[in-house]
Amino acid sequence: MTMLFRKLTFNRTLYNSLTFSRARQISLKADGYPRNFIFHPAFFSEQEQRLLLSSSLARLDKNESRQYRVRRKDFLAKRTTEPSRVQNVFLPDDCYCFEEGHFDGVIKRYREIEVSSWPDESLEFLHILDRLKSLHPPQPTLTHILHLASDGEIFPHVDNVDASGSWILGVSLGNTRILRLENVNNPADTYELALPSGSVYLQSDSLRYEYKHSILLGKDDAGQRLSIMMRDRLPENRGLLL
Ligand SMILES: O=C(O)CCC(=O)C(=O)O
Repeated sequence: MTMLFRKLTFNRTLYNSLTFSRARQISLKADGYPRNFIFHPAFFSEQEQRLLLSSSLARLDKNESRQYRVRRKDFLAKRTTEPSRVQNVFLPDDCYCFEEGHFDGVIKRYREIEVSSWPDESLEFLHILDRLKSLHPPQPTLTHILHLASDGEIFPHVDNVDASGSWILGVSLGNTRILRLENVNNPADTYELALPSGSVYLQSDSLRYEYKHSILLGKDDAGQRLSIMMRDRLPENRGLLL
């Protein structure tokens, strides 16, 4: 299930040699972002981010074994102050059961789940989901939550074209990470952008199909990050048309 959305176009040697080289920018629109890329750097308020993050973590936690539930409970019982920043809503890495990922896989040190319904049905939460909906084309969607450990990362890949349609929306929560885009036909054609907590990006069409995307691990203290990813569903009868 985990790999359903992703196509393995990852070349570790190439990736290592390019990751820390200076990125040459692809052509940008008047707003400073690439064509077929829309970015809202501060879309969600602090309160909205906390709600989205807590709800997403609760959804992921539900699927974990008793061992990790006990660890979280023990940690929370000893905590005396409430988290002051959104980043501090995360518990320490060892309170979560992160998957290591496969050597040649696309993701390292992560938890992931598909979401068809949210645990929070409050009006405030529904309002947040409505605001999110207003950012993407009015189409049926697939949603999943992806939680990266402090040392987790996502290597360059193009999303599986058989699993979803022409756009990908990502909400970033927690620690800031760098999104890197790289042209599949020209590794020198790249673009990098910091994704702060509360930001939302939408990549579509040429940027979805012709650029690999990756989420980099910072050199120093990367920290945990959680993204809520939405994609458009392929039409039901697509198989018949091919
Ligand atoms: O977390 C993100 O912003 C990107 C996630 C991703 O690369 C994916 O789900 O394929």
